[in-house]
Amino acid sequence: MNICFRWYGEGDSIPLKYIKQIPGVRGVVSAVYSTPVGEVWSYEEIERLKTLANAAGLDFEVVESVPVHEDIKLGEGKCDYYIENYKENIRRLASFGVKCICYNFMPVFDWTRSRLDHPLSDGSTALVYYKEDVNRMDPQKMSLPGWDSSYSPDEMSVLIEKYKALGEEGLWKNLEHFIKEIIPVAAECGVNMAIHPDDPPWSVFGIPRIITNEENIDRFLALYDDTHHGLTLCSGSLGCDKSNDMIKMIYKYGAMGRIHFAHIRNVKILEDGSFEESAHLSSCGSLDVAGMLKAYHDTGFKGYIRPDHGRMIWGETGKPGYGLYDRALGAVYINGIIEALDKYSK
Ligand code: DNO
Repeated sequence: MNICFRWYGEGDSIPLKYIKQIPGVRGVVSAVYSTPVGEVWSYEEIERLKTLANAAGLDFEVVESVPVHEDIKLGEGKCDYYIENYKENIRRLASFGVKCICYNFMPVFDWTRSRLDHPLSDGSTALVYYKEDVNRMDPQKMSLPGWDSSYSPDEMSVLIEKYKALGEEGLWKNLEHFIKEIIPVAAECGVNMAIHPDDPPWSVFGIPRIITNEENIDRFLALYDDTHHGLTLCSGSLGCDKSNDMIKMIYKYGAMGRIHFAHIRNVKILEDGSFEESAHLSSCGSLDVAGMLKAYHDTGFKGYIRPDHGRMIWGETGKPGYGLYDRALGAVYINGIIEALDKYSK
C-alpha cells in the first residue's frame, strides 16, 4: 500500500516538509486549483506540483480531483468540449507520471455538512452532518469548502432545477457517455480513473446522487470492462449509510482489481442517520477501520491510500477536515495496523 497525504498546493498552510516528516507517507495527492473547472491544466502548473513534491522527497502520482464540468453531468451546452479537455488533462497528467485520477460525479455540490466546527466532548472540533439542519439549509445561501464557488445564487438555482428534471436515470446516461469517452484515453496512458462516491451517499437538496451503494457501484463498474475504470473507495462517504458494508465492498471490488485509491475516514453514525466525523481509531466511530485495513491487506491492495478528514485538535486552525495533526495521527494509525498485518498474518 502506498500511503499518501492530501496537499492543496502552494496555497496550503501545511508545508511539504511537515508532510514528509509523517512516518511512512510516500507521496502527496494534489491538483491544480487555479484553472476554472473544465479547462485544460497548463503543463507549467502540473510540472510545478511535481517539482515541489519531488524536491521535498515526496511522490506526486495521484490527482484529486480533476473536476467534471456541470455541462458534462447535465449532458448539455459545451459537454463535448469539456470532455475533450478532460481527455487532454488525463494525457498531460500521465506525461508527468500521474497514475491515478480521483473525480466525482456529484451534481453541483461536493461533500455536504451542516457544520464544519462542531465541538466534540474532548474539546476537538469536527465536521458533522445533522439531517434536521441540512433539511433547513438553503444551498443558494451557502458554500462549503469542496464546492465550486463560481456560481451565483441564481445560476445555482437554475442548475438545481435542471438536475431535478434530469433525475437519476438522466444522470446515469450522462455518466455512461463520459466514461465511454474517457476510459480508453486513460487506458492508453496507463492512468487509473477512480470515482469518488457521493458524500453523503444519498440525495441532498432534492438533487440526484448515484454513486451511493453496492448495487449502484456494480452498475457503474459494468459501464466499462477495463480495470482503468475503478474506484476511490471512501469509507467515510459510503460508510455513513449503515446499509453499506464497507468490508464486504473492499473484498469484492479489491478482488476485481477495481479499487485504485482508498480514503480512510471514520464516522460516528447517530440514531437518526446523522453523523459526526471522528478520529480514525475504530472505537472512536461506527466503522471497523482495522477490519477494513485487513480487507485491503488480504486482497493484496497495491494502490494508494490516504487518511481522510481529521478533526481539529491541539488548537490547530485551518482548512476544515484538512488540518495536519489529526490526519497525521490517522496516517500513523493506518501504518501501525498495516505493519502488524504484514508482520504477523500468515
Ligand atoms: C472530501 C473529498 C472530496 C473529494 C472529491 C473527489 O474531502 O474526499 O472533496 O476530493 O469528491 O472528486
